[in-house]
Amino acid sequence: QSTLKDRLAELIPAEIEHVKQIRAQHGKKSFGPVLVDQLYGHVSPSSRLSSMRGLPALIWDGSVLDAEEGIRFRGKSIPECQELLPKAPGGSEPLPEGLFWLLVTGEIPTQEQVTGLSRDWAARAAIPEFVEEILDRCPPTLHPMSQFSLAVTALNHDSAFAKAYQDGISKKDYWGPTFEDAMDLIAKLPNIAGRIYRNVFGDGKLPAIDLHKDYSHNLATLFGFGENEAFVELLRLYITIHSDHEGGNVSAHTGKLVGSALSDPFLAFGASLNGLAGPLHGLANQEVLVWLRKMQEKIGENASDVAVKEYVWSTLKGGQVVPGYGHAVLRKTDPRYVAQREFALKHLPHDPLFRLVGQVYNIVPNILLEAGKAKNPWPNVDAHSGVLLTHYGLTQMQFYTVLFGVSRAFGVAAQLIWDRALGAPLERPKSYSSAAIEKIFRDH
Ligand code: AMX
Repeated sequence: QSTLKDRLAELIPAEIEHVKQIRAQHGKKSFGPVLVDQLYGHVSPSSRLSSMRGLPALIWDGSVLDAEEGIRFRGKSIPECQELLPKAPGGSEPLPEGLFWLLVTGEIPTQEQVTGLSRDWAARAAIPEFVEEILDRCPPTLHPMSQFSLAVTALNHDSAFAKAYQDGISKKDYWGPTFEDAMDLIAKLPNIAGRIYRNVFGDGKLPAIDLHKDYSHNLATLFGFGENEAFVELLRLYITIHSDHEGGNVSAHTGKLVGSALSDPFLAFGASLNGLAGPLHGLANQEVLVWLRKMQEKIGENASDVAVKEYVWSTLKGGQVVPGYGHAVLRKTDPRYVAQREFALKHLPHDPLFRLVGQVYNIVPNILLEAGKAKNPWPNVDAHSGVLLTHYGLTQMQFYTVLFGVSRAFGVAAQLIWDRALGAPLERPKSYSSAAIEKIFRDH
């Protein structure tokens, strides 16, 4: 029995009461009107309100995103998490185990509690043989994200929740097997991601998980980078900052939506991954590196600012987006970008690609402002992750979104547990046809 589960069992009754109180006090208060424009999205450059943008619609406890300040995990900013969460011996980045504990409980765990999670996840890490076979049969030309989603969906074969539901579990107990599935899901992702990496880019042979090492160390080992302590530290930071970005982004929302049908966490998170695989969302971290490499090919490695500017303009004039810039909610430089930039300044200040990323940072926002369309000209998380991975030799860009997916499981899993604990109902927003909208407002 995990101590995290014990702590959850203590917290749940109080949270059920807390939600009751909030609803009694504020349940009938309004967030304001909904405009017809908000249903449509793209309208006109001057009155553009994209699909459901800003529409208050979901409860998501793990994190809240402020447009100016960026993400806070259970109220804690990224620098605060870096300071407060337990580290590995000799390390200085937070262990994602601690971040998961924080997302689930709202509390900073002890070193011992975090070690307990590392052990628990290592013990649960093995994946069924048939899932290994599914992955081994995938052609290496199938995008790693599609392979990832296939494998995660197939884990539903052994879902504790699906089984308990078939056996007639009572609603109030849903969270227990959901918790077990959430833990299994996170624990098994390294073996899935590692297998995809080795199948597509290596010889298909995979080392074993070390039961005494932390999650990121094991993940790095599966990719073949376990001996490189700086890379392991990077993964600890990477997973922590990519874990959660409140509930409305495509991957988080999809997981919650599918989970609301009482599909188990494997089915729900498989769906999240399919959303994360889109170029406007998680695929952007692959796209950034592709774009930077193309730029280097075109204008050389030590290009002048003028040449970089011209290249950025040519991207925009070609009707393409500058990947890694802009955000649906954020209106400042993403603190996840800042955390990665600080890591680079500490560990790889002279890396030529890092210099280019910095040069692009000095140039792109002004150009996006001048072009006048993007509401946020500043870089997001994806503008920086690829250069760090590349520096340590993980150069296969098509794989980057898989790492994002491993991280995103932490946030989605934490919320799925709470959704089942608090009895979140089936999600069912109302949709309208254009004819129905005309009819409603005919006389107004
Ligand atoms: N480059 C060029 N144009 C951009 C742009 C960018 N980086 N960001 C926004 N724009 C354009 C939009 O395409 C839109 O043009 P349109 O009116 O002709 O359709 C206009 O500016 C207004 O868009 P917006 O309201 O500022 O953005 P949005 O909320 O609709 O979309 C996002 C947000 C992230 C999809 C968009 O900024 C984008 O495409 N960025 C590049 C891709 C990227 O980095 N995605 C990763 C986001 C983070 C993540 O999820 N991992």
